[in-house]
Amino acid sequence: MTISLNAPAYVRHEGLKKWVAEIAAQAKPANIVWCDGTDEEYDRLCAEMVQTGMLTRLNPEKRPNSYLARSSPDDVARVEDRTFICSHDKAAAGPTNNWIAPAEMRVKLDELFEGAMAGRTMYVIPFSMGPLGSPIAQIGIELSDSPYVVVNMKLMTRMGRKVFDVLGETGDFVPCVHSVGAPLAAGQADMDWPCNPTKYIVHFPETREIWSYGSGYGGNALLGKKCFALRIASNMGRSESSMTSPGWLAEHMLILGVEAPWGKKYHVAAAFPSACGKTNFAMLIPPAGMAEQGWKITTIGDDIAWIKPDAKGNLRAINPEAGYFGVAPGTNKSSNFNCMTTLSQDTIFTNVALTDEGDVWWEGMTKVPPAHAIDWQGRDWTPELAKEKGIKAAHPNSRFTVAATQNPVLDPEWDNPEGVVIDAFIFGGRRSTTVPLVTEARDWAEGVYMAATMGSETTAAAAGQLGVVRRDPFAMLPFCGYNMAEYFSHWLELGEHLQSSGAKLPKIFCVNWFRTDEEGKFVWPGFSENTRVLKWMLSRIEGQAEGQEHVFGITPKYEDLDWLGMDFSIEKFTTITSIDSAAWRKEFELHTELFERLAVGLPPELLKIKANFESRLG
Ligand code: SAT
Ligand code: MN
Repeated sequence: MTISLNAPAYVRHEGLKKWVAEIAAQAKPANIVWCDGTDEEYDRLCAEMVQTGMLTRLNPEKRPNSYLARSSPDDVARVEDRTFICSHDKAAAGPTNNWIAPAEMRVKLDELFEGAMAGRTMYVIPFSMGPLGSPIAQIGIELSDSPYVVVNMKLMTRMGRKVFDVLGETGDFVPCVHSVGAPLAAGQADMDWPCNPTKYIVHFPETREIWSYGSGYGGNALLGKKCFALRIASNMGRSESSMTSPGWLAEHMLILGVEAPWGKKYHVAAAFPSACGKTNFAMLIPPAGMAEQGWKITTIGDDIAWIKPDAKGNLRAINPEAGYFGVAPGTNKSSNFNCMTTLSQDTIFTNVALTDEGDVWWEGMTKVPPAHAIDWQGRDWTPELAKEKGIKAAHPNSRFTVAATQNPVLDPEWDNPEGVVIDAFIFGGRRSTTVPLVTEARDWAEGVYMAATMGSETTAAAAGQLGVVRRDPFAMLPFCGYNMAEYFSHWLELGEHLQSSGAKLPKIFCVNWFRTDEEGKFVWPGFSENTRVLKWMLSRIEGQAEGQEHVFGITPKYEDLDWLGMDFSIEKFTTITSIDSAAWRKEFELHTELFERLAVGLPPELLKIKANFESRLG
């Protein structure tokens, strides 16, 4: 039996229709639904999922128009060991990605997708990464058998009918095929959260395809996010570089706007690994005194930036996403007031706890936990259980999905198709020692070196030993869709290209909010106070602030930071800015390890910079 394609008349792209028909013939869904992205469609799908038990409607008085989803306990995070870059040549994927030959992978995928959607609806989800029609934006079409994916994609991307207008009859799109891998026989009852123990997250960089099997969770299933916007897009940006064009960048970066009291607005893009506060930084509220002076921070994006040089050589950035898929635990009114406001309605929560009032809760949301809740696995939870058995109410990787338009400090330019001009890049990791609070790179290449060698201590967000320093170049280790060494070259070459055409490059800074004292306590209070570091950076751009040059770059002296309304001693400041030569010698050994691992294609310039740093260190 062939199923009806059901394509609406406004879909005029024959190639697209042919592809949808092919996937349907293989995966054999019960029917096909073309998503239009309307609120009615969203409400209808949510209501259907409430019926089937996949979503719980929260108390509308506490959390209007919001839902809770509980995933299967073995489908709670991205699966990096099941993520593959299937380039023709293994070397193109580089030593940091899993690789399987494309032909072999296609045989595997054919096997997996044969009848994979039986008994389910296949949704055709048209989406734009970036403002519709922007010169930086790209279109994707995801075919998925998960209604949860549809409603999340509606919040996270520009999704719906308008995308077909941009696509026209022959436009390019990235084909994304997703199945939870749980076909249903006639009359068979569905699982609460359908998924499959076998998982494959597959990218074909040359043909720009994404195939995802077996998971319904976040980055494994919302294919516009890490799969497209980082792994495929990083390939696109690099492959568009040539003798005449520097190409572009797809980065794991937040983008924020800063209004300075001197009447100028700046834009900053910042890369941090998971659980290092990207969403918090993107929604920062300046300390009271600085806010009174006129400092204001607005959000353009909290996770991903696409950055392209314009005709004048300015680096312009867009947020390809249109929503936030953020970590819930630890989010509260003092760590991120704006985020809590964003989540007050129209939000989908995944794997947080359900309170007796029908609202959500997670560790760190309030000082006093509820006396009773239903935990993320649907079991009774009390603070006593937490104390006695260490049971968490919310999964440590529990998430909220919410549209950017609910953010009270959303930047007015967030949807500008031209993007915003980036004035500074910030790279940061979590380091209890060694790395100073802030360092300005002396030039682009030294900044690239600092980003490339960035390390971060592992957190509970990832499996394995805690607090071990691991290299996470540019916070892109799990997301760079090609050889990381070539990615470094791409950054260096882009800088050279722009500089040789006379453009002014953004300054590059490295930060570390996480230095600790002898008792292991954080010395720097972070959050709002990070505005002081931002002020120093912007003042440096204007040539209005001093600093002290050391081995790797320039760091502010105590008196170079604005301490208005903050009591922070010079001793403490020294603790978080001092450079310990012995620790740095060890650090360079770790850089050597990284460079040895990435030896094939590693730009020699980075080795030269390293030698220079080492000789300065003495
Ligand atoms: O699952 S996502 O990739 O969307 C979020 C994350 O793990 O950083
Ligand atoms: Mn991320």
